[in-house]
Amino acid sequence: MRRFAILILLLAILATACGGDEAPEASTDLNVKMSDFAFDPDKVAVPPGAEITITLDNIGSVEHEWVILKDGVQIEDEADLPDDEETLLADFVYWEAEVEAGESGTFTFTAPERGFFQVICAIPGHFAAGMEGRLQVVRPDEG
Ligand SMILES: [Cu+2]
Repeated sequence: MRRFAILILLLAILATACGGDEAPEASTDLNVKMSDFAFDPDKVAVPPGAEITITLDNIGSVEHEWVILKDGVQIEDEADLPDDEETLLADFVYWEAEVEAGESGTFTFTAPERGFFQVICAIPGHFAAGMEGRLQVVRPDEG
C-alpha cells in the first residue's frame, strides 16, 4: 500500500513537470505578476492578430517593464541592447509597458500574427537577474 502511494506521488510529480513545458492556452486577457526579479507566469500565449488586454501587477520594490522584443530579436545579454533609446525602440522593441513598484496597470496591444517572442524587463540588471519570458502566438487550430 505504501509503495502504491509513492508511485502515485511520482506520477503526480511527473505530470506536473511535463505540464510545465506545454504551451500555455492562448488568451486575449493576460495577467502577469512582476516581482524582483521574475515574471509570473513567464510564458504567455495569445491568438494571432488579436487585441490583447494585459494587466501587469508589480509586486516588487522597484519599477519593472514588460517588453516584447521584435520577431527574430533574441538577446543573450543586456549588452546586446543598444544604448540609444531611439534605436532600441525602432529596431528591438515590438511593444512595452512599465509599472511603478507596488502598482498595477492595464494595457492593450495587438498580437503578432505568428511566432515566438522574447519578453524582457529592460531596466539595467533586471534581465540578468531573471526577468525573462516568452510570448507565443498560438493559432486556434493548433489548440
Ligand atoms: Cu524589472
